[in-house]
Amino acid sequence: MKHSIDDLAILGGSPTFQNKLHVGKPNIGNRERFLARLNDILDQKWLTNNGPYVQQFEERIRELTGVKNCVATCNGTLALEIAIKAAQLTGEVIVPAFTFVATAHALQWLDIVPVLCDVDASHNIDPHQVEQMITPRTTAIIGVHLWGRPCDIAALTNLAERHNLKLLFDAAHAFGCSYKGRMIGNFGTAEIFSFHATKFLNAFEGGAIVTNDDELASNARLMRNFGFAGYDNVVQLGTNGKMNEVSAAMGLTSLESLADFIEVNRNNYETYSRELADVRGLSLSKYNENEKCNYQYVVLHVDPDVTTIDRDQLVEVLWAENVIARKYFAPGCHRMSPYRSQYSAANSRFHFTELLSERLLCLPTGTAITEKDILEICAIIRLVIQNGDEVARKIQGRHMRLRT
Ligand code: T4K
Repeated sequence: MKHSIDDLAILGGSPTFQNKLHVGKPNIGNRERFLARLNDILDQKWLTNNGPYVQQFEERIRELTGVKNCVATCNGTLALEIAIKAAQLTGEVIVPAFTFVATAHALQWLDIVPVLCDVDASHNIDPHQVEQMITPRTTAIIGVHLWGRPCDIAALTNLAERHNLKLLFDAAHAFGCSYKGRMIGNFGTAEIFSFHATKFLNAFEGGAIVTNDDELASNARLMRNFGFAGYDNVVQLGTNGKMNEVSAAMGLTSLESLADFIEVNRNNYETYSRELADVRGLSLSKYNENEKCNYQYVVLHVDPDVTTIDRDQLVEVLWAENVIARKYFAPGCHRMSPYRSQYSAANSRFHFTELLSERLLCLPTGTAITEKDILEICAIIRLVIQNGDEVARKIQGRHMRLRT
């Protein structure tokens, strides 16, 4: 433990951790079961193209979410693109600016205009602003359940119905979460999950489209496989969005540890919460205890007016200690290419996106981190905030010296 700011690695001390602690270090389930599945795949010589493990994986997701249809894909971005195509979106689609850029890119990639909208204090898309952005060209809204915390689904559903729009959800963060007691996956026209390595439940790379709309599902299934409806029979335009068998084996193995992963995330979250509870100017994003949550993101809000050191400086301090905290999701999509030229004059419209992208940071969690690690991370954060002025001054002085 560090007792003085002069012990901080950024000010010349040695790093607290020898190895880097990452946000998004993968959770690995039972290795033996995964390797047994891998051996079976090699024995069967069925590696991809809707193989038995993909079918089992889809079945398990259907059981866990209660959704009628699941179409597993090679990643979450392809799941989004296929869902967008299968739902026949065109023209303009309203999406939040405060999200991982894949949400907007999936639309732009398909020559659909992503109309960026601000989020509200919940970090999710603001239904009031959505309504103001609807034009005759709008065909849909895509909400993002950021950090696994559901959007205001009731308000968005109402809005979509009143304006005759499709409603999709990017649920990349929200596998295993619920809204008003119903599992995420069941809402809107369709929802998508990501099972990327950095998600708490991973398939190396992977994703899924889930929907209660049978027609959309069978359309998505065709699109995932070049439009093939059987050997040599192409019935429509498609792409290659298939999940392979090794990913499905990893996904199935991860699913067997789902409850354990959530328990670990929850304990980590509670330790961070407890240790940082009284630190002025800091607060953790809360989860709704009445719903199912996966607790996969530990999101810290830094209020620089109170802490006197800002989020970026705190991240610098942590990186020097080998705590690779992430500034998710900064900058907002409206400041990223190719969108920024279109929005350069409109930054004031993104009040919360701007604020959050300057103030939030994500801390390491998951099975790769121990309680002792978290106590040490929190001790560093407390030390830095208690001495905010002085640490900020010294970091600035160090930068000036490095520049001259
Ligand atoms: N919608 C939303 C709202 C999303 O958040 C995402 C993905 C998508 C859609 C699209 O889903 P996918 O097409 O990806 O399935 C990461 C992930 O690449 C991305 O999947 C995720 N969201 C996003 C939030 O985070 P980066 O650019 O931060 O990745 P990277 O390479 O910096 O990795 C994050 C950290 O994880 C690193 O600090 C190192 C660690 N790591 C990473 C990998 C890959 C490991 O320890 N082991 C690993 O194998 O985007």
